[in-house]
Amino acid sequence: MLVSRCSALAVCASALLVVSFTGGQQSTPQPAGEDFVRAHYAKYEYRIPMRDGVRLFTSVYVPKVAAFPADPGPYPFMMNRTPYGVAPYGEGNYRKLLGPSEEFERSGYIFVYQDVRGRWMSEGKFVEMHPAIDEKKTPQDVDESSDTYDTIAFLLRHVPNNNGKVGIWGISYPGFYTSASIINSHPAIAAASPQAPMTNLFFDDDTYHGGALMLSAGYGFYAPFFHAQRNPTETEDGEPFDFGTSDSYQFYLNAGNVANLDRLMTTSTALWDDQYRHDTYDRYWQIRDLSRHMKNVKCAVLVVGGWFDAEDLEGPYRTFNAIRKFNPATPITLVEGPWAHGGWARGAGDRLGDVEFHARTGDYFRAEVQFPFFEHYLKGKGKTLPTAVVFETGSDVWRHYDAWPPKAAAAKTLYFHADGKLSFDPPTEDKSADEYLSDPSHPVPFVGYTTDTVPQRYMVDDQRFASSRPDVVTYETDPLTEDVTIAGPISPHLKVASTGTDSDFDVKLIDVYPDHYPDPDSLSEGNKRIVSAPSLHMGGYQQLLRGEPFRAKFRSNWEKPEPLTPGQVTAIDFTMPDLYHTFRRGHRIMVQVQSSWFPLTDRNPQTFTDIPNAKPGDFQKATEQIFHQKDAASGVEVLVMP
Ligand code: PG9
Repeated sequence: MLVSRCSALAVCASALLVVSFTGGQQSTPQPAGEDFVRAHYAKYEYRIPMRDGVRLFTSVYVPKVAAFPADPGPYPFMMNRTPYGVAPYGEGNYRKLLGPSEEFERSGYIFVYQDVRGRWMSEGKFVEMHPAIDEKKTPQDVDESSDTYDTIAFLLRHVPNNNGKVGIWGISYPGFYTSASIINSHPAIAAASPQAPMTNLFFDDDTYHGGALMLSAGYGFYAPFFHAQRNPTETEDGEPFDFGTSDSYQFYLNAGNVANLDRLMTTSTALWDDQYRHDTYDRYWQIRDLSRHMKNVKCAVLVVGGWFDAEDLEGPYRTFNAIRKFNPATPITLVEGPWAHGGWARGAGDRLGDVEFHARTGDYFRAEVQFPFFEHYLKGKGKTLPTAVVFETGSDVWRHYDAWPPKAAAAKTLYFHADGKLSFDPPTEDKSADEYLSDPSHPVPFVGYTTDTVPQRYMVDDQRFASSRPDVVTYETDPLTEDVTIAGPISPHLKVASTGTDSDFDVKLIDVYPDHYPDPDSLSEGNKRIVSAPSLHMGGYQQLLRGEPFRAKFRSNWEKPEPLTPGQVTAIDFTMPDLYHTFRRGHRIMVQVQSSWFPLTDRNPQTFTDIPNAKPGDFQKATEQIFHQKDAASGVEVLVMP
């Protein structure tokens, strides 16, 4: 049931409009399945020639007019371009679901799935995040924008009963293809939705965060999967990869350095080599920064991201900000919900790990945001959206804003103090600091359990396993006397000193639940019904909200790293991706600082060196100091709602 009112947990005054979507009453619509698709659509396969002669394999599902008596067409196109294969191949073989969600296949669209250049059944050479070419001079100057342009020109001519309008969407790598496809948009593209779009792999998307390599996710992706292909092919090349253990912490520790891991790969892949060898912000990454090229975007855009996306966390903000900057007249909406990577595409979206959101956020997004957006721009139905449609975690309500971050949000710093205190007051002491010993042979794990992967839920996991370690320093407020809502990016400002010549500083912002949670008095009757049994055991839970590493050698320059001077007080300033969260009355705000986060990120040897090739002797213990005194205050800057 969708209602437009303040729920018991909402702070109505701070929003332009509150849309509360309560859980419990609505079920997730199930895809109708392959039989439905076969009965309602006819499938065609094309090898579409691009301007340089390369042919891209494209599956097209066209509505059978008799199956849509209420809407005989003409129909718009909904296009998805992917490096992951448009299987099943063969005109007699049908997908189980067409489009971004079930609403679309029931409504009637012409669905287009394309293997991008160099992948699977498409010809040509695959280039990782193909750099955009702003000015094309010859037919050999091709990129994702030109491939999309040529594809659309072909489809408009060859597919009957089309209405001349194209929508395009994709998640993650296909999200990158969506963004790249709308640069210098073909005039028929009316609407696009880049979802978790990889935008700049060096800055807080899949590969590097704060200059640290996202080790487990990256290696886990390239060792068993995503190998170079001898295309056209319907099968992935390469040998299976056996990690030999389900304990990734031990696996990566045993490997030593990243170059050793490369030697373990059964199928060597230039794709992985590029990722780990380019460990500064060099030309390889600069030319792949899609945000610099988001110009002449002429269609309406719906950018989608998850607050807790363990893969492409920053891409949505970079894409949203770049499109707004270069195309001020383009209608654009940012949607952020409490989702893991792609969590909005399927499932109820009412929980992640142990944390409940008391709302079926996935259902809401698909039915009330995504579908009406495309219907509006492609069929003249549906509705337009405000600039930001964002789910406020903690209070668990959807809100609409005309800007992101909301204009009313004001910067305030949560300062560290002696005895593990955290407050909005700056420190007054002349001398005050904490120290810990960071030992690269016993790095701080990123989860408190054994795993062979990067579980998406780690983004909201309980951090009590970390706060009890001597190499993690913890600062927390007193229990809050009123709700505190933060909205926007989060910026740690640390004053540190190290005995090493390099070190990581990982900063985590945490919501500490009251010992007795939930407090039955704070819940309305309605919410008492929907708070399920597991959350009643969450007293004292330390819910991670946002955590990011920062590699100290990049403190002044991403291209030219500089060593630390041992013992010298040094400023570490960086910005972590946005959040929208209410710390409820009775909760505490916590910040943890540590110098490893393994094997989420590779280990910093704490010696200034070429990290992927670091030798055993380079890995050294370092004593790290975090200062919280008058002339060297440390803290985390947040944007606080009035
Ligand atoms: N975010 C994905 C990715 C991971 C690693 C490398 C390249 C892409 C994806 O799921 O597409």
